[in-house]
Amino acid sequence: MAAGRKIFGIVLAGGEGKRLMPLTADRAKPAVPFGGQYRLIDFALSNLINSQLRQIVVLTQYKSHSLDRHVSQTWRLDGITNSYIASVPAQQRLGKRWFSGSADAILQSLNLLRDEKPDIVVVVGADHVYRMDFGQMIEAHIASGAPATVAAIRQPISLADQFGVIEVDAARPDRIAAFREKPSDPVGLPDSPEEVLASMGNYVFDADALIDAVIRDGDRPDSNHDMGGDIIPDFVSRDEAAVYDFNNNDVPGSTDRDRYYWRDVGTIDSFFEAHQDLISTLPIFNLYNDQWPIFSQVVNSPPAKIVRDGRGALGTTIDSIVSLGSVISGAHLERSVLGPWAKVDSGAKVIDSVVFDRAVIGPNAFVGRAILDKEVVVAEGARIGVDPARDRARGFTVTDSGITVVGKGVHVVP
Ligand code: ADQ
Repeated sequence: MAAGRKIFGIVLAGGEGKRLMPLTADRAKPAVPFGGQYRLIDFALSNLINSQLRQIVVLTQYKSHSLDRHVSQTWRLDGITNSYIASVPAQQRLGKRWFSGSADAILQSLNLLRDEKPDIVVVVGADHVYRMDFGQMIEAHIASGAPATVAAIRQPISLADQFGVIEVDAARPDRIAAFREKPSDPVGLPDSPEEVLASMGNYVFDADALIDAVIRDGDRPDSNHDMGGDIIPDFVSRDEAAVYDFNNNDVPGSTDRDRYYWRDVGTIDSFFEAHQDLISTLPIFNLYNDQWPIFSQVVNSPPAKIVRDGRGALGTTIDSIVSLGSVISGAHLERSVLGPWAKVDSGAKVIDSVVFDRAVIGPNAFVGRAILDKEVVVAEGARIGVDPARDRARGFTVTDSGITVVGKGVHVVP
């Protein structure tokens, strides 16, 4: 990959994830569990590692304790070869303030770049589910000659206000002609008016150009110091930004279904739907691609167990993921994802749900279209996801589409 060039990776992991509340009540969004045994940040880090990057920093800020712990315990590389994934908290190097935006996070961490002196810096977000070979994007970046390259994917125009929207001129299709962060009046693509070209929040920079840009931005009083809102538009205004079409990225072992899969799991609904994408017979996103593995924590636990209960009632599981350490005893699990060390007891039913680590679902309880955070205890006979008004009255979050979320450690009574 990019022979002879030194590549450095930066993962922006300071986001608050307000729209994922209560799952982000006491953890940063990139640390939110996903797919049973993963955390959201594992997708970005796996992509960087599979792309052969070996010097990576994770810039954290908001409630970063569980994120720091996950990165330091799970993501260990061999120190002898100067390979590392280091979690770097906001440092207040530039005075008594935390990061104000993602570009400020990089500005405050410039010492890391100055120490390593890379040629190229890959900057990625930490809260998407996807596979991507950054080696291919780096090749395209070098070939374009532009100092900045933005990865892009087509998205429905109705979502344009959640993304940076890229415009290109037909005459120069690999250059960004205009970039607008989260526009309220988007214009559709010439060949597909119902779609826009969205920034994926993944960038490749010539290191010197990135350093200059964040320093310049730091001096601007009117800037929000945001990568998408300020830094990329600055490159575009100088005609120095290229676009990299995600559809040109071909990851080994991808299936026709998941080759272009990229999901922003920023809301409860999209988080829930992304879980459904994992569990069908022909999954829309295939976790079982061992040519491009998604790495995660090693759970030190016994295997999952699905058994009859003491009275001989069957334990059954259909279209589901069951993580290590879980026990389903005389209970039924369907279209659901169970995290490590979760328990589902006699006669309980868990349907269309996502259950985090160490949650316990008691005898004859019912959980439907729900997300249960870590260590939630559902008492015998309790019901969740049946009566939205009651769920709201009990303090649970219920989305407009009817997904109930129960926060960490809550005891749910009948
Ligand atoms: P958003 O995701 O809305 O849009 P932002 O909230 O800045 O932008 O988050 C981007 C990444 O940076 C996330 O991984 C977040 O955790 C992290 N982050 C945010 N503030 C940070 C800080 N102060 N320190 C460290 N990390 C921080 C962005 C782009 C859009 C693009 C979408 C794609 O701005 O142009 O379309 O991502 O989802």
